[in-house]
Amino acid sequence: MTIQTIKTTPYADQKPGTSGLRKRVSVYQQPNYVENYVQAIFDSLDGFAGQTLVIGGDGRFYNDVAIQKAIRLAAANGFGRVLVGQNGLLSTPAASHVIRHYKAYGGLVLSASHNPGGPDGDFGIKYNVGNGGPAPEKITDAVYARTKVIDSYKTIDAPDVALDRIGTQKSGDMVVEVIDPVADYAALMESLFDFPAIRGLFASGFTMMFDAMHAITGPYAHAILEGMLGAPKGTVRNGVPLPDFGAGHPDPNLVYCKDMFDLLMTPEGPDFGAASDGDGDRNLIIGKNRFVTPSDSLALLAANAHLAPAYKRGIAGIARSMPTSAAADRVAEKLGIEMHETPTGWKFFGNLLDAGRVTICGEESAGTGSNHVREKDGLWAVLLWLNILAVRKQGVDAIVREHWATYGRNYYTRHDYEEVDAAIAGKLVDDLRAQLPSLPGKSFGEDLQVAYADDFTYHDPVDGSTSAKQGVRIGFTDGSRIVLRLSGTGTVGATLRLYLERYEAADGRHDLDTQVALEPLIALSETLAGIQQRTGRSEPSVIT
Ligand code: VG1
Ligand code: CO
Repeated sequence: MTIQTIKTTPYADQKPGTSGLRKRVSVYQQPNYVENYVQAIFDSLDGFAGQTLVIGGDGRFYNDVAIQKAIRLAAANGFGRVLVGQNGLLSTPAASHVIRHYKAYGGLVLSASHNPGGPDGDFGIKYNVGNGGPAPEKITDAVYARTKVIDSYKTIDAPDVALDRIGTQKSGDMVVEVIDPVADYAALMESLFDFPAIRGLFASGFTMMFDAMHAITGPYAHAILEGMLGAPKGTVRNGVPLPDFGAGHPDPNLVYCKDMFDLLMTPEGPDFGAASDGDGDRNLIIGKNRFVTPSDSLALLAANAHLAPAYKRGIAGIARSMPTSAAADRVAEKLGIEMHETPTGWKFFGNLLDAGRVTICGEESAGTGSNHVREKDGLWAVLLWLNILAVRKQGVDAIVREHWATYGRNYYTRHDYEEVDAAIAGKLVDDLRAQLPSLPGKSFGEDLQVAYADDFTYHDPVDGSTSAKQGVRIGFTDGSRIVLRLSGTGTVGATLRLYLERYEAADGRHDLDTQVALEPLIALSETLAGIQQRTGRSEPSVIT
């Protein structure tokens, strides 16, 4: 194997965001763009000579090209073995599992998640460490620093690996194993959940629709739901991964899954609807006549996890990202277990999971997961829901209502303003930040009195690291909150995310329309931050 050292010049924009480096495909197609970034990752790591690297992606446009480049760079940099999913496919949670299961050094996850794909869409590369989770900030900061000065990368002159052929091949001196992307993951799911009970549920006539959105979960859902669990053929729709997701937007929310939502609100619709995103780590849960918000879903799954075999002895603790509603906090309080609030992004859960301090984690952005992997896991959440439905023999709506009657309801919504001018968005957040010291103690309207106002700083209790400026939060004495932060996954301009929450006690009103219930907070956030006034938008791009 002859290692080639190729001269390159740095790109200034290779700063990893909330979840890896996400850019337009056209940006990734620039000369050496992938090579620079992958080499910068390898340059920021050590001790991987002869070790295993996992590579997989969500099948989006440019996956195949980037994977072949990454394999050649891995060989030239001294990895001993690469494990890659057949046809380059691995869902994000499956990649996490494969890293852990085969004790790999780390992995490259090629995805831009819920962002659109295709030649005009987005692409992304994320590095995951040996615990299977996204690299912590210490590493992503080092990678970014390296990209700014990189002047060469190492590769080899070798033909493409046949990614469609399961089995062992070689790239230079390095072994390449093409593996079944589904098998290990499916076995893991079977070890966690009561598959016989779920099979019984389907056998009893329970109906479900799973929308794979032409993204990565299609093969997994076909194998697990229709194969192992006996759900009727046709339960999974849009189950073939396509490079452009069938021109769709693989974000499982009420905007992009509206037709499924509408169906679930009719008597003819199925009993249960679910969907996952581009890379398979997000989930959407809809029962008959009941959409379950991701924040509520986290709380419900935590409260009922003991009904699944893997969690029957209870859970150690719960973690949620800061903007996620406090519904889960009430469950943790009742169970007498640890509760942690972390910045947005799954990388912040890794230490807590590794230390055994939490078992279940979640984000308001439709991400839930547990200590079985170190990523959020869309199908895992769907299977845990099915396990709970099978054991409790109640519908989703009844379970949600009982939950609210026990813990109270956290009305919750997120308003996204996408592709806003970055300078305007940055100034808006800065100006709000400047107001924060003056807010505590102030009253707005009859019942909104500010209890605290700050820019969230996270102190990791496990490794002692600090992450500052993680989002502005304004908390009120009645438990209501306004949170504002800038997205770290968008690829054009800036995206402002406004998160609003209000608590209604267990004996309170649980049937209000969410946007109506939150109206005073929505109005107040416009008074304080002036998003619509300053961006010229009359409404959010997406309301979830
Ligand atoms: C968004 C979500 C965040 C999630 C991240 C990656 O980040 O808000 O909760 O962890 O996407 O999810 P941001 O910075 O745009 O708000 V995924 O499914 O893209 O891997
Ligand atoms: Co995702």
